[in-house]
Amino acid sequence: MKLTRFLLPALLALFTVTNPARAGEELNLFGWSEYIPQGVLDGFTKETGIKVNFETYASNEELLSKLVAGGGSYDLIQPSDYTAEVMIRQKLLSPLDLAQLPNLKNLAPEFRHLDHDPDGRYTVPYMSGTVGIVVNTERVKTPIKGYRDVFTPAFKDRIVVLADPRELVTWAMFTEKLPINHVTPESLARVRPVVAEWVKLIKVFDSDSPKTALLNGDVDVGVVWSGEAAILWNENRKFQYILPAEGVPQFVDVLAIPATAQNKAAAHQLINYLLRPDVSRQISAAFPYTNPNAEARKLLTPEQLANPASYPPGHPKLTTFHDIGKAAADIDRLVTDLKSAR
Ligand code: SPD
Repeated sequence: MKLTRFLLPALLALFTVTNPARAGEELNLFGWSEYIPQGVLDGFTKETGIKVNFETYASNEELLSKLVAGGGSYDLIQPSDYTAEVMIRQKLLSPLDLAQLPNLKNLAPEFRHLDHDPDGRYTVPYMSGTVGIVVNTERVKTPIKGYRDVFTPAFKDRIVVLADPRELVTWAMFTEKLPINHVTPESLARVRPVVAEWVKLIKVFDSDSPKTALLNGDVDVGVVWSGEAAILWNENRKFQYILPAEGVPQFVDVLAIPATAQNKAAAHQLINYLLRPDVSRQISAAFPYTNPNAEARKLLTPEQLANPASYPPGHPKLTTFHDIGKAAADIDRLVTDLKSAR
Protein backbone atom coordinates (compact mmCIF):
# COMPACT_ATOMS: atom_id res chain seq x y z
CA MET A 1 0.00 0.00 0.00
CA LYS A 2 2.73 2.40 1.08
CA LEU A 3 4.75 1.37 -1.98
CA THR A 4 1.92 2.27 -4.35
CA ARG A 5 1.08 5.56 -2.68
CA PHE A 6 4.55 7.00 -2.09
CA LEU A 7 7.42 5.03 -3.58
CA LEU A 8 6.02 4.29 -7.03
CA PRO A 9 4.99 7.89 -7.89
CA ALA A 10 8.38 9.07 -6.65
CA LEU A 11 10.17 6.56 -8.88
CA LEU A 12 7.99 7.51 -11.83
CA ALA A 13 8.70 11.22 -11.28
CA LEU A 14 12.45 10.50 -11.15
CA PHE A 15 12.24 8.54 -14.41
CA THR A 16 10.36 11.38 -16.08
CA VAL A 17 13.00 13.93 -15.06
CA THR A 18 16.03 11.91 -16.15
CA ASN A 19 14.45 10.36 -19.22
CA PRO A 20 11.68 12.68 -20.40
CA ALA A 21 11.21 11.07 -23.81
CA ARG A 22 10.37 7.37 -23.78
CA ALA A 23 10.71 4.35 -26.05
CA GLY A 24 8.13 4.20 -28.82
CA GLU A 25 8.40 7.92 -29.44
CA GLU A 26 9.32 9.49 -32.73
CA LEU A 27 11.23 12.63 -33.58
CA ASN A 28 11.09 14.47 -36.90
CA LEU A 29 14.46 15.92 -37.84
CA PHE A 30 14.92 18.26 -40.82
CA GLY A 31 18.62 18.88 -41.47
CA TRP A 32 21.21 19.66 -44.13
CA SER A 33 22.18 16.82 -46.45
CA GLU A 34 25.68 15.35 -46.00
CA TYR A 35 25.94 16.66 -42.44
CA ILE A 36 24.49 14.23 -39.88
CA PRO A 37 25.77 10.64 -40.07
CA GLN A 38 22.98 8.04 -40.05
CA GLY A 39 25.13 6.01 -37.60
CA VAL A 40 24.87 8.84 -35.06
CA LEU A 41 21.08 8.87 -35.32
CA ASP A 42 21.00 5.07 -35.03
CA GLY A 43 23.12 5.35 -31.87
CA PHE A 44 20.61 7.81 -30.43
CA THR A 45 17.70 5.48 -31.20
CA LYS A 46 19.55 2.55 -29.64
CA GLU A 47 20.13 4.47 -26.41
CA THR A 48 16.75 6.14 -26.06
CA GLY A 49 14.30 4.08 -28.09
CA ILE A 50 13.29 7.26 -29.93
CA LYS A 51 12.93 6.72 -33.67
CA VAL A 52 14.33 9.58 -35.77
CA ASN A 53 12.56 10.39 -39.04
CA PHE A 54 15.22 12.27 -40.99
CA GLU A 55 14.48 14.54 -43.95
CA THR A 56 17.16 16.66 -45.62
CA TYR A 57 17.45 19.94 -47.50
CA ALA A 58 20.23 21.67 -49.41
CA SER A 59 19.50 25.32 -48.69
CA ASN A 60 18.23 27.60 -45.95
CA GLU A 61 15.57 28.85 -48.36
CA GLU A 62 14.15 25.31 -48.70
CA LEU A 63 14.07 24.94 -44.91
CA LEU A 64 12.38 28.31 -44.42
CA SER A 65 9.77 27.82 -47.11
CA LYS A 66 8.78 24.36 -45.81
CA LEU A 67 8.60 25.57 -42.26
CA VAL A 68 6.58 28.69 -43.08
CA ALA A 69 4.24 26.76 -45.38
CA GLY A 70 3.56 24.44 -42.43
CA GLY A 71 4.65 21.44 -44.49
CA GLY A 72 5.81 18.67 -42.21
CA SER A 73 5.86 18.84 -38.47
CA TYR A 74 9.49 19.12 -37.51
CA ASP A 75 10.80 18.73 -33.97
CA LEU A 76 14.38 19.70 -34.69
CA ILE A 77 15.89 21.77 -37.50
CA GLN A 78 19.35 22.95 -38.50
CA PRO A 79 19.34 26.49 -39.94
CA SER A 80 22.44 28.56 -40.57
CA ASP A 81 23.10 31.44 -38.18
CA TYR A 82 21.56 34.15 -40.39
CA THR A 83 18.46 32.06 -41.07
CA ALA A 84 18.04 31.37 -37.36
CA GLU A 85 18.18 35.17 -36.97
CA VAL A 86 15.20 35.47 -39.34
CA MET A 87 13.35 32.67 -37.55
CA ILE A 88 13.88 34.21 -34.11
CA ARG A 89 12.58 37.54 -35.41
CA GLN A 90 9.52 35.83 -36.91
CA LYS A 91 8.90 33.87 -33.69
CA LEU A 92 9.28 30.55 -35.50
CA LEU A 93 11.55 29.03 -32.84
CA SER A 94 10.81 27.72 -29.39
CA PRO A 95 13.00 28.89 -26.50
CA LEU A 96 15.31 26.12 -25.31
CA ASP A 97 15.11 24.62 -21.84
CA LEU A 98 18.80 24.96 -20.99
CA ALA A 99 18.42 22.70 -17.95
CA GLN A 100 17.90 19.83 -20.39
CA LEU A 101 21.16 20.60 -22.18
CA PRO A 102 23.98 19.99 -19.69
CA ASN A 103 26.37 19.20 -22.55
CA LEU A 104 26.28 22.83 -23.65
CA LYS A 105 29.30 23.18 -21.38
CA ASN A 106 31.33 21.34 -24.06
CA LEU A 107 31.07 24.20 -26.55
CA ALA A 108 34.11 26.42 -27.04
CA PRO A 109 33.54 29.93 -25.57
CA GLU A 110 33.88 31.59 -28.98
CA PHE A 111 30.78 29.69 -30.13
CA ARG A 112 28.58 30.98 -27.29
CA HIS A 113 26.79 34.33 -27.49
CA LEU A 114 26.87 34.58 -31.27
CA ASP A 115 25.33 37.63 -32.96
CA HIS A 116 22.23 35.84 -34.24
CA ASP A 117 21.26 34.66 -30.72
CA PRO A 118 23.39 36.51 -28.14
CA ASP A 119 21.87 34.79 -25.09
CA GLY A 120 21.80 31.33 -26.66
CA ARG A 121 18.09 31.09 -25.88
CA TYR A 122 17.06 29.50 -29.17
CA THR A 123 20.01 27.86 -30.88
CA VAL A 124 22.94 25.52 -30.28
CA PRO A 125 25.93 25.54 -32.64
CA TYR A 126 26.28 22.26 -34.55
CA MET A 127 29.17 22.84 -36.98
CA SER A 128 30.88 25.85 -38.46
CA GLY A 129 32.72 26.34 -41.72
CA THR A 130 33.78 28.59 -44.52
CA VAL A 131 33.09 28.78 -48.23
CA GLY A 132 36.20 28.67 -50.38
CA ILE A 133 37.85 27.55 -53.58
CA VAL A 134 38.98 23.99 -54.33
CA VAL A 135 41.48 23.50 -57.11
CA ASN A 136 42.53 20.23 -58.72
CA THR A 137 46.22 21.15 -58.88
CA GLU A 138 46.99 18.34 -61.30
CA ARG A 139 44.81 20.03 -63.89
CA VAL A 140 45.12 23.71 -62.97
CA LYS A 141 48.59 25.19 -63.13
CA THR A 142 47.77 28.91 -62.97
CA PRO A 143 47.78 30.55 -59.51
CA ILE A 144 44.30 30.83 -58.02
CA LYS A 145 43.86 33.39 -55.26
CA GLY A 146 40.29 34.55 -55.46
CA TYR A 147 36.91 34.44 -57.19
CA ARG A 148 38.20 36.53 -60.09
CA ASP A 149 40.76 33.82 -60.89
CA VAL A 150 38.07 31.14 -60.93
CA PHE A 151 35.43 32.85 -63.02
CA THR A 152 37.48 33.35 -66.18
CA PRO A 153 36.82 32.07 -69.72
CA ALA A 154 39.76 29.64 -69.29
CA PHE A 155 37.60 27.67 -66.85
CA LYS A 156 34.38 27.66 -68.86
CA ASP A 157 32.54 24.39 -68.15
CA ARG A 158 35.22 23.37 -65.65
CA ILE A 159 33.60 24.92 -62.55
CA VAL A 160 31.27 23.59 -59.83
CA VAL A 161 29.62 26.00 -57.39
CA LEU A 162 27.02 25.83 -54.65
CA ALA A 163 23.42 26.13 -55.82
CA ASP A 164 22.97 28.92 -53.31
CA PRO A 165 21.92 32.36 -54.62
CA ARG A 166 22.95 34.23 -51.46
CA GLU A 167 26.44 32.70 -51.67
CA LEU A 168 26.90 33.42 -55.37
CA VAL A 169 25.80 37.05 -55.06
CA THR A 170 27.96 37.51 -51.96
CA TRP A 171 31.08 36.35 -53.83
CA ALA A 172 30.30 38.92 -56.54
CA MET A 173 29.76 41.60 -53.87
CA PHE A 174 33.13 40.78 -52.36
CA THR A 175 34.79 41.22 -55.75
CA GLU A 176 33.03 44.57 -56.19
CA LYS A 177 34.02 45.61 -52.64
CA LEU A 178 30.36 46.03 -51.64
CA PRO A 179 29.07 45.39 -48.09
CA ILE A 180 27.61 41.87 -48.16
CA ASN A 181 24.99 42.43 -45.47
CA HIS A 182 23.65 45.72 -46.79
CA VAL A 183 21.99 44.62 -49.99
CA THR A 184 20.22 47.39 -51.89
CA PRO A 185 18.71 47.67 -55.39
CA GLU A 186 21.84 49.69 -56.30
CA SER A 187 24.29 47.05 -55.07
CA LEU A 188 22.31 44.33 -56.84
CA ALA A 189 22.41 46.36 -60.06
CA ARG A 190 26.21 46.60 -59.67
CA VAL A 191 26.72 42.84 -59.29
CA ARG A 192 24.16 41.76 -61.86
CA PRO A 193 26.53 41.90 -64.87
CA VAL A 194 29.25 40.14 -62.85
CA VAL A 195 26.96 37.26 -61.90
CA ALA A 196 25.58 37.15 -65.46
CA GLU A 197 29.10 36.48 -66.78
CA TRP A 198 29.89 33.96 -64.06
CA VAL A 199 26.81 31.77 -64.54
CA LYS A 200 27.74 31.29 -68.21
CA LEU A 201 31.04 29.72 -67.12
CA ILE A 202 29.68 27.31 -64.50
CA LYS A 203 29.13 23.67 -65.40
CA VAL A 204 27.59 22.28 -62.19
CA PHE A 205 25.43 23.88 -59.47
CA ASP A 206 25.35 21.52 -56.49
CA SER A 207 24.91 22.29 -52.80
CA ASP A 208 24.41 18.68 -51.68
CA SER A 209 27.69 17.17 -52.78
CA PRO A 210 29.83 19.55 -54.85
CA LYS A 211 32.84 17.31 -54.16
CA THR A 212 31.41 14.67 -56.51
CA ALA A 213 31.99 16.66 -59.72
CA LEU A 214 35.60 17.33 -58.63
CA LEU A 215 36.22 13.70 -57.64
CA ASN A 216 34.79 12.43 -60.93
CA GLY A 217 37.00 14.82 -62.88
CA ASP A 218 33.94 16.51 -64.43
CA VAL A 219 35.30 19.87 -63.30
CA ASP A 220 38.69 21.19 -62.16
CA VAL A 221 37.80 23.99 -59.80
CA GLY A 222 34.96 24.75 -57.41
CA VAL A 223 33.58 27.14 -54.84
CA VAL A 224 32.25 24.87 -52.11
CA TRP A 225 31.54 24.31 -48.39
CA SER A 226 34.75 23.76 -46.39
CA GLY A 227 33.61 20.32 -45.18
CA GLU A 228 33.33 19.14 -48.79
CA ALA A 229 36.81 20.55 -49.46
CA ALA A 230 38.14 18.75 -46.37
CA ILE A 231 36.81 15.42 -47.67
CA LEU A 232 38.50 16.08 -51.03
CA TRP A 233 41.79 16.88 -49.27
CA ASN A 234 41.53 13.62 -47.29
CA GLU A 235 40.88 11.78 -50.54
CA ASN A 236 43.77 13.28 -52.47
CA ARG A 237 46.20 16.09 -51.66
CA LYS A 238 45.90 17.35 -55.22
CA PHE A 239 42.68 19.09 -54.09
CA GLN A 240 43.87 22.34 -52.50
CA TYR A 241 41.58 24.61 -50.48
CA ILE A 242 42.01 28.37 -50.92
CA LEU A 243 40.31 31.09 -48.90
CA PRO A 244 39.30 33.71 -51.51
CA ALA A 245 41.38 36.88 -51.32
CA GLU A 246 38.36 39.16 -51.87
CA GLY A 247 36.43 37.83 -48.84
CA VAL A 248 35.52 34.58 -47.08
CA PRO A 249 32.00 33.69 -45.96
CA GLN A 250 31.82 31.93 -42.62
CA PHE A 251 28.75 30.12 -41.31
CA VAL A 252 27.68 28.53 -38.06
CA ASP A 253 24.89 26.01 -38.56
CA VAL A 254 22.80 25.53 -35.46
CA LEU A 255 20.24 23.20 -33.94
CA ALA A 256 16.87 24.72 -33.08
CA ILE A 257 13.38 23.62 -32.13
CA PRO A 258 10.49 25.04 -34.20
CA ALA A 259 7.71 26.72 -32.22
CA THR A 260 5.33 24.15 -33.72
CA ALA A 261 7.36 21.08 -32.66
CA GLN A 262 5.29 18.26 -31.19
CA ASN A 263 8.07 16.49 -29.32
CA LYS A 264 10.25 19.15 -27.72
CA ALA A 265 11.48 16.78 -24.98
CA ALA A 266 12.93 14.37 -27.53
CA ALA A 267 14.41 17.28 -29.51
CA HIS A 268 16.25 18.43 -26.37
CA GLN A 269 17.48 14.88 -25.83
CA LEU A 270 18.89 14.69 -29.35
CA ILE A 271 20.58 18.10 -29.07
CA ASN A 272 22.21 17.04 -25.81
CA TYR A 273 23.28 13.73 -27.39
CA LEU A 274 24.86 15.52 -30.38
CA LEU A 275 26.82 17.69 -27.93
CA ARG A 276 28.47 14.63 -26.35
CA PRO A 277 32.20 14.64 -27.20
CA ASP A 278 32.23 10.99 -28.34
CA VAL A 279 29.21 11.60 -30.59
CA SER A 280 30.47 14.91 -31.94
CA ARG A 281 33.76 13.23 -32.78
CA GLN A 282 31.86 10.77 -35.03
CA ILE A 283 30.24 13.72 -36.81
CA SER A 284 33.65 15.30 -37.46
CA ALA A 285 35.00 12.00 -38.80
CA ALA A 286 32.23 11.78 -41.42
CA PHE A 287 31.75 15.48 -42.17
CA PRO A 288 34.96 17.36 -41.34
CA TYR A 289 33.68 20.89 -40.80
CA THR A 290 35.01 23.13 -37.99
CA ASN A 291 33.78 21.54 -34.79
CA PRO A 292 32.61 24.12 -32.20
CA ASN A 293 32.67 21.46 -29.46
CA ALA A 294 35.92 22.00 -27.53
CA GLU A 295 35.70 18.64 -25.73
CA ALA A 296 35.12 16.79 -29.02
CA ARG A 297 38.06 18.59 -30.62
CA LYS A 298 40.29 17.10 -27.93
CA LEU A 299 39.37 13.66 -29.30
CA LEU A 300 40.29 14.47 -32.92
CA THR A 301 43.56 13.19 -34.38
CA PRO A 302 46.42 15.59 -35.24
CA GLU A 303 45.73 14.75 -38.89
CA GLN A 304 42.08 15.81 -38.59
CA LEU A 305 43.09 19.06 -36.89
CA ALA A 306 45.71 19.73 -39.58
CA ASN A 307 43.18 19.58 -42.42
CA PRO A 308 43.45 23.14 -43.83
CA ALA A 309 39.82 23.20 -44.95
CA SER A 310 38.45 22.16 -41.54
CA TYR A 311 40.79 24.31 -39.46
CA PRO A 312 42.31 27.07 -41.63
CA PRO A 313 45.77 28.01 -40.35
CA GLY A 314 46.48 31.53 -39.07
CA HIS A 315 43.63 33.86 -38.27
CA PRO A 316 42.00 34.58 -41.62
CA LYS A 317 39.40 37.33 -41.76
CA LEU A 318 35.99 35.69 -42.12
CA THR A 319 32.62 37.37 -42.65
CA THR A 320 29.28 36.05 -41.42
CA PHE A 321 25.95 36.58 -43.15
CA HIS A 322 23.10 38.43 -41.48
CA ASP A 323 19.39 38.70 -42.03
CA ILE A 324 18.91 41.03 -45.02
CA GLY A 325 15.11 41.03 -44.94
CA LYS A 326 13.29 41.33 -48.27
CA ALA A 327 16.55 41.62 -50.22
CA ALA A 328 16.92 37.83 -49.87
CA ALA A 329 14.00 37.38 -52.27
CA ASP A 330 15.55 39.91 -54.69
CA ILE A 331 18.76 37.86 -54.71
CA ASP A 332 16.83 34.66 -55.44
CA ARG A 333 15.02 36.35 -58.34
CA LEU A 334 18.22 37.80 -59.76
CA VAL A 335 20.01 34.45 -59.80
CA THR A 336 17.00 32.56 -61.15
CA ASP A 337 16.69 35.11 -64.01
CA LEU A 338 20.37 34.94 -64.90
CA LYS A 339 20.52 31.16 -64.76
CA SER A 340 17.54 30.79 -67.05
CA ALA A 341 19.00 33.33 -69.51
CA ARG A 342 22.35 31.58 -69.89
N1 SPD B 1 26.22 19.64 -46.46
C1 SPD B 1 26.18 20.56 -45.36
C2 SPD B 1 26.33 21.97 -45.83
C3 SPD B 1 26.11 22.94 -44.73
C4 SPD B 1 26.29 24.32 -45.18
N2 SPD B 1 25.64 25.23 -44.40
C5 SPD B 1 26.03 26.58 -44.57
C6 SPD B 1 25.14 27.42 -45.36
C7 SPD B 1 25.56 28.84 -45.40
N3 SPD B 1 24.98 29.57 -46.48
